[in-house]
Amino acid sequence: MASAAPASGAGVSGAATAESAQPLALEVRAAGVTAVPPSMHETAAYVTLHNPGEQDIVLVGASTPAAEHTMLMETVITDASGTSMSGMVEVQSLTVPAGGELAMASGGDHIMLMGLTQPLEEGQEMALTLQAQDGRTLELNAVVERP
Ligand SMILES: [Cu+2]
Repeated sequence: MASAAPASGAGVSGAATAESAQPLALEVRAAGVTAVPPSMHETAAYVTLHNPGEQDIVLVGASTPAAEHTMLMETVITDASGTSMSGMVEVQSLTVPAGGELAMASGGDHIMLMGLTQPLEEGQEMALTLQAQDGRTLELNAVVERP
């Protein structure tokens, strides 16, 4: 592991000067947020994205007016002395593979929303902005759903 290995797809193309102003070329197939009672201040958002392009798109963050902080997370299964347990870990990025899909789901990849600034009631829409490694963003609306 001496030299920096070329990360999959990232940073290979020339600097995207004009491109950075363009929105991410991702198709939103589904976007949901889990409704929580007003006493809870954390929830999770699940987005399914299709990448029609020929390069992987690496998401590095998300933001919403509905929460003070967000984290990209994965669910991992750990096997501790014969007992498998699932837990969540924060990750630096989530990748939408070229020509493929990133399907977030309960028990899988998700976006954690912490410090909710407003109640999230079923049926309501929540604005969510995704940030890619190249600086481009994608704005979408996620529908608040019953857990
Ligand atoms: Cu989480």
